[in-house]
Amino acid sequence: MAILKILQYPDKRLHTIAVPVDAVNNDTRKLIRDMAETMYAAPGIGLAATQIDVHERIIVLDISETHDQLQVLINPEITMRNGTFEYEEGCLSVPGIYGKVKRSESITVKALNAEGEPFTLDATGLLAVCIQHEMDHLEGKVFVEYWSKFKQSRVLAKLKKNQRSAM
Ligand code: QAP
Ligand code: CO
Repeated sequence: MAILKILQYPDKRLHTIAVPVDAVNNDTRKLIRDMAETMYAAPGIGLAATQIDVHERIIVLDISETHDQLQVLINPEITMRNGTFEYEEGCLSVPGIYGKVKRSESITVKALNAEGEPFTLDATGLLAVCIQHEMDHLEGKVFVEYWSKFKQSRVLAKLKKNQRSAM
């Protein structure tokens, strides 16, 4: 297993659109294990392959308090949405920045598991937010990009400042 480097906003590679996984095999499963290890080490509750510079449609998440409920979604597709919900989001690619984004409150997602088998999942609240946040990464979108240009410029300034003080 390996802890992978997480791309940091505003890295342009975060804007890459990921391609579907065409066969779930041992390489996919090794990548998933490394993604999970990277997410748990951070620690975070969700990670998309885009964030580790692999542009395939794979996300891992674990919103449990015990950090033992790993969920893997390969080629996820939202088939139903209901309601709206706002949650204070963060992102491993945008450290130290938190803020609200308007999302669907409940979703139905169709995806493949680590064995390549299809399943559907009904998600609400934090789980639904987390899946939508991670699926955005697969489309090259970072949560701060929902905000105004003014707010985004403050995010960039803060990230630069934090980077300086981390050196
Ligand atoms: C996405 O985010 C998410 O700024 C996952 O300094 C977050 O795991 C979806 C993290 C909230 C929905 C709600 C962020 C860790 C982790 C930071 C994360 C940081 C350290 C973020
Ligand atoms: Co993120």
